[in-house]
Amino acid sequence: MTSVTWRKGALAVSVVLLANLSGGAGVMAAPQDYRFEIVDPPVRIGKDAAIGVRLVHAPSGRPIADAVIIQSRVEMPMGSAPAMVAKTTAVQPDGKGVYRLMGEVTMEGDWSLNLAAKVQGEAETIRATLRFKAVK
Ligand SMILES: [Cu+2]
Repeated sequence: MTSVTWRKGALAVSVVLLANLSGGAGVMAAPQDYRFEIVDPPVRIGKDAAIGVRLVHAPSGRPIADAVIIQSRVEMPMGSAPAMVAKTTAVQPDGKGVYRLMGEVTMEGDWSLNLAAKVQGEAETIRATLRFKAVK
C-alpha cells in the first residue's frame, strides 16, 4: 500500500488509487472504481488559472457529484529542485460531478494535481495524481 505525503517539497508523488484487498465482489464500489479526469485540458496559465476535475465511477461512467475533496495540491515537478507549488483556492463542487479550483499556474509546462476525496458509501479515501499541461 502506498501512502502519499503532502509535505512541501515532496517530489514525484505517484499513484494512488489504493487497492481494495478485502476481496469479495459485492455491490460495494472499491476505490479503484473511481477516476478523476481533468476537464477541458490544457489549462490556461494565469494567476487564477481555472482547473476543473470530473470524478467518475468508472464501471458505470456515472459522475459522482457528492464527493468531498479533502486535499488538493497543484505543483510543477522541477527535476532535482523542489517542486514549484501553486497557491490554490478551495475546491468547489458544481453539483454535477465537476470540482473546480483556481491555482496560480503561471508557468507553461507539465503540472500535477494531487487529490484526495471522500465518496459517500466508500470507506477508503480516493486518491489520485493527475498530470496536466498548462499553456498560454
Ligand atoms: Cu515551474
